[in-house]
Amino acid sequence: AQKATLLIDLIGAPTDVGAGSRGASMGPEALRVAGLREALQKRGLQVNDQGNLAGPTNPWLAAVNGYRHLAEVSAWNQSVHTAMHTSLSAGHLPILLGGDHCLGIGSVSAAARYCRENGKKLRVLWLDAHTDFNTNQLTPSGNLHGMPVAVLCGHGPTELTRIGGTTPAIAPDVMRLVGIRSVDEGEKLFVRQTALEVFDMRYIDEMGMQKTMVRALAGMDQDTHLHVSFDVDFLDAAIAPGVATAVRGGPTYREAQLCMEMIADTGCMRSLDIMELNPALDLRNGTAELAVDLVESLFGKSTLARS
Ligand code: EXY
Ligand code: MN
Ligand code: MN
Ligand code: MN
Repeated sequence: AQKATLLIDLIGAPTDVGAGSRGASMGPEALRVAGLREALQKRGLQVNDQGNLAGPTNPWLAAVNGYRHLAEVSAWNQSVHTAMHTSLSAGHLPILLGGDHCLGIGSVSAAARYCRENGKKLRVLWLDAHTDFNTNQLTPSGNLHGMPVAVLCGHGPTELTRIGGTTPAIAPDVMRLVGIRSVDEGEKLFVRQTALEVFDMRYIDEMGMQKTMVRALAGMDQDTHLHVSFDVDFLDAAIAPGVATAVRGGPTYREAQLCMEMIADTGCMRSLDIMELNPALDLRNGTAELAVDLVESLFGKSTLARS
């Protein structure tokens, strides 16, 4: 019933300024070419494609003080934050088309601010091969797409940690990370110290995706705003080549689809990021098409439920 009235805003953020390879800046257009809007409309949703946000170009410079392109990452996240918060405040469901995953800072902080202002509880599902929990001290690369979860939890430069209006933007206990299989050495220790709730591939292999998602989604109710941050490198490298940081041993198509269907069943998802798609590395836009297919499942497409 809720979805008949839902208005979806598509918000493109064409940048790779937080990444270690160029190309995620083409992600928004690849998702459009793959038919994202039409797929959502087919599900009975109203879709408003707002086009792309503007921001600084990628200067492609070395890290300074452990951060690459901090000023540019900050500018892009400010504008993502504003666009996502404006959409949420209008009662719409924003979908951020990335862009690299550093933009999760602007996006999740917008969801958190919206929840604060409207008395909602926040839950964040971070679907990713990586924990994205580096700091400038821990990072092996200086790339800010490896740091958004840490920044959201208050660990990072003030230009980024204060974007949501409060620091930290979120408490670590609202986060659930699923699909994890690549964590840097220093990052590992910090993840453990912070007691982040991580469902890594070992957990998924042993328990299965069904039990994993029951756990990751536990404790939500009708007052919960669920934000899903879908890093396309969550998917197994063999089915999703169109990402810069592909890691083998990820969820299969069937596991990913079950994950999305179980999220849809909650009826709680109110904002979504589709991140890290890199058309320069993709094959005939197949990874973009796969992402669109999985987003259809996120919005309730399943075998026998009403189409
Ligand atoms: N952990 C590595 C780093 O910090 O450089 C790789 C991070 C990749 C982050 C990707 C997109 O989720
Ligand atoms: Mn409206
Ligand atoms: Mn990521
Ligand atoms: Mn990743």
